[in-house]
Amino acid sequence: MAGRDDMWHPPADAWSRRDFLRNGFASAAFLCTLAPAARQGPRLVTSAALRARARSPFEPFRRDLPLIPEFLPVRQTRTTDYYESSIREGMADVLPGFQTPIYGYEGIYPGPTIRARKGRRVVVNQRNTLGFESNVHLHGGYVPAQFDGHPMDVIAPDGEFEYHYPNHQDAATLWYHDHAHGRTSRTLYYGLVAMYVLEDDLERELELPTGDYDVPLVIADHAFNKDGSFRYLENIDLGFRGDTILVNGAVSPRMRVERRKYRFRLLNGSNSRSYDLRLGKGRRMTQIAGDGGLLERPVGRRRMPLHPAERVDLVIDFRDYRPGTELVLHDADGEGSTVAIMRFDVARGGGREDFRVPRRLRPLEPLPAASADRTWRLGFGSGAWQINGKDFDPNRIDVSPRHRTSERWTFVNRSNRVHPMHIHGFLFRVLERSSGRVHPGDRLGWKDTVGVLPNETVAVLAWFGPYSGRYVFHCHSLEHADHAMMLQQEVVR
Ligand SMILES: [Cu+2]
Repeated sequence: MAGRDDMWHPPADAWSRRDFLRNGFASAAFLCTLAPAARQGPRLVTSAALRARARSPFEPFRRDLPLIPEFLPVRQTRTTDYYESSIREGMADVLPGFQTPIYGYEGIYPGPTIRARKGRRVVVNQRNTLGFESNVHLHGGYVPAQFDGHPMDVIAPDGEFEYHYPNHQDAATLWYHDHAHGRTSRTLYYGLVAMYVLEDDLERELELPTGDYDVPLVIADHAFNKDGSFRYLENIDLGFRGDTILVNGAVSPRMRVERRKYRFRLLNGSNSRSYDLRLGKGRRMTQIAGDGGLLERPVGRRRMPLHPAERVDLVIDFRDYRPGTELVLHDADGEGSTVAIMRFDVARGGGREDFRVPRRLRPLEPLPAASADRTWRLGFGSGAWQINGKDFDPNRIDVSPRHRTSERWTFVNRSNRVHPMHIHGFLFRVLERSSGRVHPGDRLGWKDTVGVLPNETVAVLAWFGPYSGRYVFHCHSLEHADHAMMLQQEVVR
């Protein structure tokens, strides 16, 4: 795989950026000079306090939350929705007065949201117009191996590939992104990230908020160069850390909300940053879904940890707040300019909605017995991140679970970094955490990614259906995955 990195280049027009770097202009904290506010308690968590610390044009809450456009199929049959997508360069309006070069599905960041229905097939023809290999992984999807976006199944420059998604799974907030091996830390950072919302009848019967009140939020940290381009700083150990939080591609935006319930679909689309989300001074949010869809029942949360690649669906009831309230969603682990995520500005009027989130959302399948028990040690060795002392090798199969069986997988993290472990093609349930009880928000539904904290051991029960074949599992801290924290499972019949 030598030479792969040589083929990679940042989005066009970013060349001036290189000159900046060479000339030593771009110091780490050029933009987004929210003065480095100390880690503080709730006092910081008012928008006035955050504003007072923000004296740059990139202060939070200046822009309305951008709504991600939905992808429209080019053709529909009785069974299938067909999409035509191009993976290409584009320009994004991230910072006022600047254009930010990106890579994007259809040239936008985040890419257009696909809304799919359980039982209806989606076919996406992806045309790669970039000068290097790319591919598409539907994260969290039950997808036949040839359409999974395995890191070695790539679309050549100027090539195209038709991805078939059967959607034989329960409603869930999925997402799609590039997975060409060795470059995902860059390609996702530069914009190849999009949502894929799968709906079904069972969920529809619950009459959860829909339409304008069902809002996908892609959260990711970034940094900028003087010319407004994204600045990528390689850090294989810690992973990339930006000094600016973007939600749907805007710096810590604000959103005017009615006094009623909203459903927010949160994706941590960051390379390596984990969040510990709080609403105002620890106000209640209701988690209704995780990676794999609806939980068995709603779970109240005053803090919501969210590791890279994880999704949660939260219902927030703005009837609990007086008109004019400014409510800040923030990261208790953030510092300075990375504290503020976004702000909800509660409008006047309303408050008459009487919808309640049902007490039961979806029956939870009983856990099948595990037919095997495997341990995966996560650590650093030989200049790379490894699983059981091994680097990713596409020519080696590391584990061969039997089709339609369950296995108990235990991730043992003896390092001082978080490793959000993701299994392609299959879902799992979180069984145990050495650090304490498994939160009901993690326990009462299916997941595809689990954050394994420093010095923590996490056991999950994975179910190897419905498809068989070769997939990967890896750390979703993208710098770790690229270097080379990924193994292969071949599910055999
Ligand atoms: Cu990792």
